[in-house]
Parts: sequence; structure tokens; C-alpha cells
Amino acid sequence: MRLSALSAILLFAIACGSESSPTSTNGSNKSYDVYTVATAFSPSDLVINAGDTVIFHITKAPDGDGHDVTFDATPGAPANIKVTLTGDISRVFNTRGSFHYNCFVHPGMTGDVQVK
Ligand SMILES: [Cu+2]
Repeated sequence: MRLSALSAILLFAIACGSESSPTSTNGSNKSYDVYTVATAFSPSDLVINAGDTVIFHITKAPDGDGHDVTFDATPGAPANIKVTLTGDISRVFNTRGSFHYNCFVHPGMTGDVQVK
């Protein structure tokens, strides 16, 4: 019994090996930060677990414009974030899958969240 619990924990740790590093933890759910840096999202790729939160920290681009976070029309994608000059806006990812998003103000400014 004790041994199987230990191997379950070990398996869990191995399965989570490729995950991104959370910036905070609330119970079993974690929070990850994504920043806008000029006209890029950083980090632009995240691997998280279902139920985790991503906080988008949006700051004005050098061109004076804000940023939006618009997800591809994938079932389970969280609500889009409208063009924002400055603000910290969080989204909870409850559905497993790959979620690609764009800032349409800045062509080529994209990111991905993989929810395991
Ligand atoms: Cu942008």
C-alpha cells in the first residue's frame, strides 16, 4: 500500500517533468504569468494542468498600442481579452487541449497554452 502510493507520487512527478514553472500555487491549482514584452508574449509557450490559471500581464507596446489575447475557436478555450493598454487579467484553463492565441494588434504576436 505504502509502496504503491510512493510509486504513484513518483509517476506523477515524472509525468509533470515537462511542465512550465508556476509562479504561485493555490491548493492543487497553480498560477502562471505571461507578460507582454514589446510585441511578444513571454513566455509564449506554457504547459499547465487543467484548472490552472494564466495571468496575462499586459503593458503598452512601444508603438503606444495595447494588446489583445484572442484564442482560436477551440472548444474549451477561455474568454478572449479585449485590447488592453495596461492590466493583469487572468484566465482559468479547465479543458485539456492546445490553445493558440493571437494579439491581432501586432501581427505575429502569438502564444500557446497546452493544458494536460
Ligand atoms: Cu500586441
